[in-house]
Amino acid sequence: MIERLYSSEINPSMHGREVSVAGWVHEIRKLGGIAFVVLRDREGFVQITMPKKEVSRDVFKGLTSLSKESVVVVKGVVRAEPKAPNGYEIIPKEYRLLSRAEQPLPLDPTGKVKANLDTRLDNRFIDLRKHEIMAIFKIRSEVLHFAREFFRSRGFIEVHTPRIISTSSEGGAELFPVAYFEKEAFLAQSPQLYKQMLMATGMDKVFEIATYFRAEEHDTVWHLNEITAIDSEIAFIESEEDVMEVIENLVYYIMKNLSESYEKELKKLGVEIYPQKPPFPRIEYKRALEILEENGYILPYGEDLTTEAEKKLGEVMKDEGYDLYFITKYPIKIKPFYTMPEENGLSRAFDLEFKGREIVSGSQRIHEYELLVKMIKAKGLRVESFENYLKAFRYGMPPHGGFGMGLERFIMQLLNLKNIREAVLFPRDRKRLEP
Ligand code: AMO
Repeated sequence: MIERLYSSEINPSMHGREVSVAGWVHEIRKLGGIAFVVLRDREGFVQITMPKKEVSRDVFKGLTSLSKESVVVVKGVVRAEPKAPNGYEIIPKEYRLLSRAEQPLPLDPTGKVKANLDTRLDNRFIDLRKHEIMAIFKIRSEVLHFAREFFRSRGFIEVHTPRIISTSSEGGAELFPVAYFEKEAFLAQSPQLYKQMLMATGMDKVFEIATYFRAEEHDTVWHLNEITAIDSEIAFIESEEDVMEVIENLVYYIMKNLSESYEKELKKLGVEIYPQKPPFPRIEYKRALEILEENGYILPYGEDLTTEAEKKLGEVMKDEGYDLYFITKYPIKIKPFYTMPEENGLSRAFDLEFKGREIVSGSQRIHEYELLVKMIKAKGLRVESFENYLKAFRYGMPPHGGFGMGLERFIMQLLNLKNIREAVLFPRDRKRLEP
C-alpha cells in the first residue's frame, strides 16, 4: 500500500512530524509568495501550504501546476495553524503524481456549479467525490451493519435464496425474463417463496439482504427497477403482531445507533435523526380511510393507498408526533396470495409507513396447504407454477410471517432525500441502464 494518513488522522498536536497524505486536487490558490493546494480524501480536506521560501522550486511549481482532480501523494511536515481548515497544514517536501485528471471536468466536484440529477448520475464517480453525497453511502453501509447486528443478536440466520427463479413470487407480472438455457426464467422480484419454504426446515428465524428486480414501468422519484431489500421470515408466530414487533425494534435499533454514532456524517447532510421508540402506532386500514376523510381526502374502501393518501396520512401522523406507524388489517383483495385472510374480507397484512411513504410490507402467511391452493386459484394464478413451493406446506409447516423492507426507500425517508435514486450508487430505472 502507498503509505498515507487520512486527513482526519492528522491533528495540530502532530506539529513537526513528517506525514504522507494522498487525494484529489480540490483547489489551488496562488498568492504571490505563497500557494495553497487543498487535497480531498475520503474523510475530509487537507491543506498543503507552500511558502515559496520554505519549499523547493520543483515542488512549488509541480504542485501548483497540477490540473484539478489529479491524484497525488504528498510527503511533508505537519504545522499547527489555527487558520487552516483542520487547525493544521502540511509543508510539502516531495510529491508524486499518481494520475493526471483531464480538463474540463464533466461535473464540478465542489458542487459550486449546480448540475441536475441526470448529469450527476451520468458522472457518478465524480458526484460521489462530494462528501455530502458519499455520506449517504457511508450511512447506507452502517444501516446494513446495524441491521445485521440486530438480527444476529436475536438469533436470526442470514440466508441467500436464488436470484434466478421460474415463477413470479408476488403473483404479479412485473418480472424481467432471462435466457436460462432452454427454460423460461426470471430475475427474482423478492425472496418470498424461498423464505417461506425455509420455515418448513426448522430454520425458524431467517433474514436476507439482497438485490431484487422489479419490471415496473413507473418512472417516479419513488420507484427503482433494481432494489435492495432487507427480508425476514419468522416461524411459530401467534399473529402478524409478532412480526411487527421485530420490525419496530429493528428500525429503532438502526436509528438509535446511527443517531448516537454517526453525527458527523449526518451533519454533512443536514439531517437529524429522532429515533421513535416502539411500539409504533397501529392504524387499521379502515381507520386510515376515516382519518383521510376527516382531512378531506376520500379513498374508496378496498383500494390501495395512493401516494397522495399516504402523504396526507403522514402529515396527520406527524402532527400527532409520529414519523413511523403501521397500517394494518388491509383488505385481502389487495394483498398477495400468500397473505393470511381474516374475517370480513380483511387480512393479516400490514405496511410500515415512514414520513408518509411505505417502506416495509409484511404479513402473517397462510401455512395451511388447502387454503393456500384456494387463494392461488382465487387470484387467477396457475397452481402448477407453484408446485415446488406448495410441496413445502404438505409435510409440516409451522405458522409463520415476515416482511420485506426496501432499503433505498428507508434511506430516502431517513435522510429526507428528494429522489430514491440518490440512495443508490448506480440506479436502474425505466430509462437508465448506464453507468
Ligand atoms: P413489496 O412488494 O411491498 O413486498 O416490497 C417490499 C418493499 O420493497 C420496497 N419496494 C421498492 N422500492 C423501490 N422501488 C420499487 N419498485 C419497489 N418495490 C418494492 C418497498 C416495499 O415496502 N414479499 C413482500 C414482502 C413480505 O411480505 O415479506 C414484498 O416483496 O419498500
